Amino acid sequence: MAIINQATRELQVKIVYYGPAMGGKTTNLVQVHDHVQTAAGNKGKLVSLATNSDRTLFFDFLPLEAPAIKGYRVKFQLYTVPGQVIYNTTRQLVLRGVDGIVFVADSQYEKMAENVESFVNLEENLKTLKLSLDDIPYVLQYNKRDLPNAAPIEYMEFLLNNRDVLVPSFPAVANRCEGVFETLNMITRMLLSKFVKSDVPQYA
Ligand SMILES: Nc1nc2c(ncn2[C@@H]2O[C@H](COP(=O)(O)OP(=O)(O)OP(=O)(O)O)[C@@H](O)[C@H]2O)c(=O)[nH]1
Ligand SMILES: [Mg+2]
Repeated sequence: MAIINQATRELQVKIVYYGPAMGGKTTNLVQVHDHVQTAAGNKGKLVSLATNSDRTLFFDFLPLEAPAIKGYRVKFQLYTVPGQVIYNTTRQLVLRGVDGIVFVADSQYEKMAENVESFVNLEENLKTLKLSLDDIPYVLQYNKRDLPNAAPIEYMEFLLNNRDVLVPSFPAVANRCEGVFETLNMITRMLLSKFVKSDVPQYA
């Protein structure tokens, strides 16, 4: 569960955007950063560490502050992993301490094998951290719906949303900010409801 600091009454929640290379993870964070509506002063800076043109080589990081809940300041930390297969050690590092996951799939037909491979890789990497998708809230985003070779949603659901419990999924065109906040709102709601139901003391 997220880091709860009783002394400062702060809740820190880590959300990781995971998925195949070029699927649109970094684009999601860029759009959130550009369009997020927050009270002045609490919008964090988007930090992109080691980027080679479009490709994330390490990770992106965006801190966001949400309205207080149960008297706690709520801070979300959004991260992306590098999707390229070779950077698996980095993906494992970024996953440490994860509270919630957004899996960004690429809707193009020819990317389906990569989507599935990345999803399996996520499950394997969670296992090395003694974690599992049974315990970690996650949502799916079917991105790049604008492209002519996008596969039907039903097909993507069949391939990716086929575990025991179905999870929320969202079509998106991330570079136009379509579906970006729907996705983020859902994962944050899922994570916060866990916190609200937990037995941490309520402060005024
Ligand atoms: N047509 C289209 N292009 C998109 C969409 N979302 C992102 N892109 C483009 O796809 C390319 C890759 O997007 P990124 O956000 O860098 O992908 P990534 O998942 O972070 O990739 P890695 O860092 O390599 O893992 C960029 O040129 C984006 O502008 C979309 O919905 N439609
Ligand atoms: Mg990236």
